[in-house]
Amino acid sequence: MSVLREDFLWGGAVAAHQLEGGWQAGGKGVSVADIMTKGAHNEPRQITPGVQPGYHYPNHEAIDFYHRYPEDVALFAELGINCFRTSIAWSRIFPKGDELEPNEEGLKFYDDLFAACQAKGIELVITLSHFEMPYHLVTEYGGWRNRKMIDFFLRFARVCFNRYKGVVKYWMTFNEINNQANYQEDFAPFTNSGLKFEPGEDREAIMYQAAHYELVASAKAVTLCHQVDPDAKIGCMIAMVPIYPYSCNPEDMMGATVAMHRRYWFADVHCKGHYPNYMNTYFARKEIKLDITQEDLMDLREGTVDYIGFSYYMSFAIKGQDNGPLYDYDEAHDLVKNPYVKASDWGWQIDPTGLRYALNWFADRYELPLFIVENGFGAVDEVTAEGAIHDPYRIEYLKAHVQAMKDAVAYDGVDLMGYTPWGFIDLVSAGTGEMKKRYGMIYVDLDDYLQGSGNRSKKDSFYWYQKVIETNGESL
Ligand code: BGP
Repeated sequence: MSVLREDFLWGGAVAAHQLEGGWQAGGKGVSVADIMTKGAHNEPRQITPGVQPGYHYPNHEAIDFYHRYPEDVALFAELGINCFRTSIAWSRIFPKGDELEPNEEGLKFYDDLFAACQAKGIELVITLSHFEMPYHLVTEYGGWRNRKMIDFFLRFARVCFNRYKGVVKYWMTFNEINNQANYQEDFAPFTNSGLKFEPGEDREAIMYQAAHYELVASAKAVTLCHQVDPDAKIGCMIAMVPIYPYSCNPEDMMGATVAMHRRYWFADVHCKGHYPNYMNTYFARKEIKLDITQEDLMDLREGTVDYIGFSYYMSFAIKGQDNGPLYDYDEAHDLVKNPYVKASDWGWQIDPTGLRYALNWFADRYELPLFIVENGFGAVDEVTAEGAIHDPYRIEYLKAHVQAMKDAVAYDGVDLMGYTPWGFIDLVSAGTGEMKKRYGMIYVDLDDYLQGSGNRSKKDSFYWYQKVIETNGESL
């Protein structure tokens, strides 16, 4: 008997801009992701003003899922997944973002893709905004610093809900909405916000204002989704990186609490429908004055989510005692290396127990169903002379994380809906634009400059995951 529920959602996760390519196909407009260059190893990507000659923009072609999806969906079915998480590229549906009518050709692409999945019994888990928005909304309106974005987003959401009523059962509004907590970075890779900062601007205040508009838009989308399709479920999506105290020094413990507040208040608003006291106090202390109306507060209260989708890759640690008590948190400076865990080649600290901790943290706080919508190990793969890809490191990572999630269910009573490992087919990295940072169980023969045959093949982890799904998580 499996410890997981019988209807457990076993799947794989991707995002439109990281695999589709076809950046100008079917009337698609230019998105923020389309103007992001590839970064050097572990270096952030650059945002160029528009598409410039001489730069490499990996999202333009990506793995050409736009044209090759029938073959890929057949492979997904062979893998045995019963759900597929992807996103709808906003710029396919509203190429500039502020049109009144949607682009029919863009919708047609998703009609066909979703029908292909349904024909194989694969349920759809769809993110509305996954690090991709029409670039015109940035240049013309300043992205989410502008209240007008709420209406543009809702127009997009309404079209999607109406069109895919009865087809898409699980929705999410904004991918990793809380990654904006790191506002020291320019908008890559946190392109949900479309924020470009000018020198001398108060980045923090702008980030909080943008986040507020996004949260209102999300809440209104939740309400709308329930009206259009009462059978659909709609959740939020949080980047969960638990922040541990470096030691049992009380200042470290308190520092970790403050850091968790600053990173996860977004989940409070999504799930409880109001701003937590610790944030209201923070805004007052920092004299951050936000445009928040009574109507916004009502919208937030009404549009609380049905479930919590979250990504989990790693954990962080923080030292609070160095300069006295920690009241403020700056993600770019305050984190320290955890001596108890190893890290990937990209410095991501590998910590399966952190997943069990994260599940418990969400369950304790919100008592909502949970859905692990991203988890995985980015690594360089070698293809043998026979064309095989042996990836024991990936299997080891995934196995330990599935075990941790099973423990959270079996021992802690966590209500877990499903698990969709990230990038289960190799795709373009969001953070660096590389192909060589691979997460897939399905290999795609393309290098960092997207040279190669593009052929798909199965890694050892493909067969491992197939068995896991077949046995509902019993055979690891
Ligand atoms: C999450 C994003 C994904 C994704 C993943 C891996 O933050 O939701 O879009 O790509 O992380 O990150 P990367 O591609 O930078 O390795």
